[in-house]
Amino acid sequence: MAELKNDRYLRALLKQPVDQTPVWMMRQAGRYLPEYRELRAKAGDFMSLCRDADFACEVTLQPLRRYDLDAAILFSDILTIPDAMGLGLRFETGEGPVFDRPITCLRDVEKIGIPDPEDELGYVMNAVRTIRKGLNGDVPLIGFSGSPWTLATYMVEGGTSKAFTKIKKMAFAEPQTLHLLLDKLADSVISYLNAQVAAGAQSLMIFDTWGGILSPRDYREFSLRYMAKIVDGLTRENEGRRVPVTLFTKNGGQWIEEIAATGCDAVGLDWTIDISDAKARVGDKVALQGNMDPSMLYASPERIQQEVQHILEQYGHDNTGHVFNLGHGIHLDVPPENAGTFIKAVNELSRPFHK
Ligand code: 1CP
Repeated sequence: MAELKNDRYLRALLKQPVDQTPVWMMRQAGRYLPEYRELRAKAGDFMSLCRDADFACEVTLQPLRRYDLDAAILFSDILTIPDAMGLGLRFETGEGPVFDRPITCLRDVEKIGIPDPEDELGYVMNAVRTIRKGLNGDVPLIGFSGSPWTLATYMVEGGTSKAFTKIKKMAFAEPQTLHLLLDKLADSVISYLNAQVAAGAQSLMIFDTWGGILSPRDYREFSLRYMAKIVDGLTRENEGRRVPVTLFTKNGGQWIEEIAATGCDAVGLDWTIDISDAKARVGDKVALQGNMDPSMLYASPERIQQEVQHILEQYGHDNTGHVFNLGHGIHLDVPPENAGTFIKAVNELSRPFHK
């Protein structure tokens, strides 16, 4: 395998010194890029892009050709696991993901098995192997999964939700059913992520997009506990290097001590917490990723630069431990040149902080 030419992202996650703050963007491949829209039209739909290793590789590399990014992220989706469990995933235009056979009761949960990552999910592993070759050691490749709680919200709600009444009804009226589902999901995520590492992923990220809709007690019981189980089960070293793990709970700023205590290497932050506050609370234990509001990319170049400078100052002169990112995925109507302004600003403005 080609030697890694730029390992800033891996080094910062492990709190080793770096010459500038590494940067990548959540959802950096996607609809805000015209070249993505073109390829998706050619593939037909989103899942056809994911299932074809050459398409998935091409889409992963598209943002890296435009911008000086320090990491690539596997082009896939968190909903591949529920799809492999037989729930029948469709992406309806304008409607987001929909499951034909959502989980409604204990019997549904009992029926589902742990997908074999090299069989039902073999297309994802093929994509990882193809992307690793395509990257040719330029930057590390991030593998990822949804958290069990976040996956369960889609599986029980049957798609995207606003009020989350079905999953909360299950959590509070039938907790054993939900725990059985979350436990099966945790086992599935462990085997899926370990297979991604074996296929070539050099770092792992778990997206807990919906953990932040829970009370602190329920967050611990239904989300954090299962992410901790996953962290315990992951391969943490491969190809002679540590494979860093980042946990991201959107709206999880109040729980970062507990998230850091899982043994993860880094905690992802949205924009509702000051990174200086996060650093004071957990900076001795973990690296931090974040935390610019993705809507800042609608602003003028001067305003974007000012915000980058502000976040860098908040993190301070520490040489390592910060991976710059948006606090959530880039919006689909952001002009690509604004993303360029953002990435250039991190690359240039962060250097004085690493002297
Ligand atoms: O129409 C299209 O072309 C599909 C849009 C799209 C894309 C580009 C979807 C459907 N998924 C993806 C790719 C994707 N999703 C990636 C890889 C690309 C990259 O980051 O560059 C990743 C990491 C995800 C992760 C993902 N999918 C999350 C967790 C992160 C987050 O943004 O919160 C979630 C919640 C999903 C579900 C999902 N998949 C797609 C959509 C539109 C959604 C969100 C639905 C909702 O709002 O509930």
